[in-house]
Amino acid sequence: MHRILTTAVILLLGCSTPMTMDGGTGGGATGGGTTGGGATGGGAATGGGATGGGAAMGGGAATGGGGAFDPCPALPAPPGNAVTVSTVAGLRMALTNAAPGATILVADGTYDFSGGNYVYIDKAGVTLRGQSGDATRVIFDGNYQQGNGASLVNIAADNVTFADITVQRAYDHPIHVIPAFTNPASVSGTRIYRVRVIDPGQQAIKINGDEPGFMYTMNDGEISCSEIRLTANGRGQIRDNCYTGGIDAHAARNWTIRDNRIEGFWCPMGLSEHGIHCWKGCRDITVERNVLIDNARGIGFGLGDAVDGRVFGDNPCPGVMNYGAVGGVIRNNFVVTNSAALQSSQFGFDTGISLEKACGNVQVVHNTVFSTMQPGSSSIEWRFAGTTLTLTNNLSTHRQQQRDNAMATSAGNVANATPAMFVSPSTADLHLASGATSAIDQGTSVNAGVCDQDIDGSPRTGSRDVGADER
Ligand SMILES: [Ca+2]
Ligand SMILES: [Ca+2]
Repeated sequence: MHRILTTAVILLLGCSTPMTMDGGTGGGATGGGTTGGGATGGGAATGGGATGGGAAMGGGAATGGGGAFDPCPALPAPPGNAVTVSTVAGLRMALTNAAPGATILVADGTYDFSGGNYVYIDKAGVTLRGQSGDATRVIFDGNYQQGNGASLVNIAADNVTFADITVQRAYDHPIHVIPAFTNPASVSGTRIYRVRVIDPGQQAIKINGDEPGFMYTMNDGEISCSEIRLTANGRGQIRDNCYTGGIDAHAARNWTIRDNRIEGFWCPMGLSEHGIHCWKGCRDITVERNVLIDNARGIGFGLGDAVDGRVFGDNPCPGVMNYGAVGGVIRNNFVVTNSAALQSSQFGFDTGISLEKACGNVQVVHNTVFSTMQPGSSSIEWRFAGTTLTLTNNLSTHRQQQRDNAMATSAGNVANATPAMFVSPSTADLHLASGATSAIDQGTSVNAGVCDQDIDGSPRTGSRDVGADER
């Protein structure tokens, strides 16, 4: 018990900054980069290039499909006994008094969480959602205040839904899924839906099994239809040698991360964690239809060769120790990098999709990775003995590479795409242009059930196009 409480305090105050808090687990987010190199320094990064752009909310990935496919519909009308709150104090009181299964609606407005205030959800089945259904109109602002509220929204019970709210400027994590502070337990059924997470102090959404040992873990959740962004202003607030990132899942099992738009995770100095990163023994994670824009690293399963993680009792990867991820699928994602400022930063654009010590035949299927410059490492890579994957019909502008004895079953991939093959790379639209003859109908067959639609939800019939879009 005391061990857990200590961990919780560490998570709140310093999170899992590997260099200072976890000691020994190695492979820190900022130190275990694919390009390596001992990043030094730290201190406040200044400015940096604008990542700009107006974010698409809800179904950001499906920009070119038209039609009826809508993976991000509004939530159903709330139940008649839902409670509406309009102040921070009222919200905290409502959460304290909530019965399991309660719905709390937050009125439009900006909520100032200075002074150690935070949201703590420890009742099963609670739904906390913006009343208007428009996340841009309900803003939780942490003002980068340190203290109990270092993580602003804490989800510590089963079957919690958090939706239609913006969470910005948390000192550490704007949204943190964790074991409860008292009576800690594993958490399942989290749903984070149609939120905006802007300018985190550390990773924007953290899914945190407790370390060491991972006695309690986070399972069967979803993060979808959300905008997660580090802006130029927020970039200047990042601490600890670029200890930031988009979604960071430790030891999570059976989560779906879909239809999100994740942008701007890089620093002038230091190497950001990925836009979407699942490691320390994640399993059966689905990452699909996300659009990742101007992140130093796009999507990662695993990190490093010898990082302690969750151990699954059924021995899913015989002979592989310290696996970072087991199984799962990465499909129909756009990973795009245009920013000159990112590319001239210390680490530049490192990699689009990377698997490190990811075992159990991960499916990496029908993704598109575009960058205007040579990545520091690769568009797609798989690394370290024990890594096994099926790599099929991925389209990239730069190399897809094996490293350090990883093993891929590879077919139908194209690694010399040009800008002219895409509708509008500068606006992150990597749908295929009509002249993309080296991608259109050039894919290989894929077993039913692995990737039956494209990024727009269109069925993949006939000869498959390479990449995330079926034209
Ligand atoms: Ca086709
Ligand atoms: Ca399409």
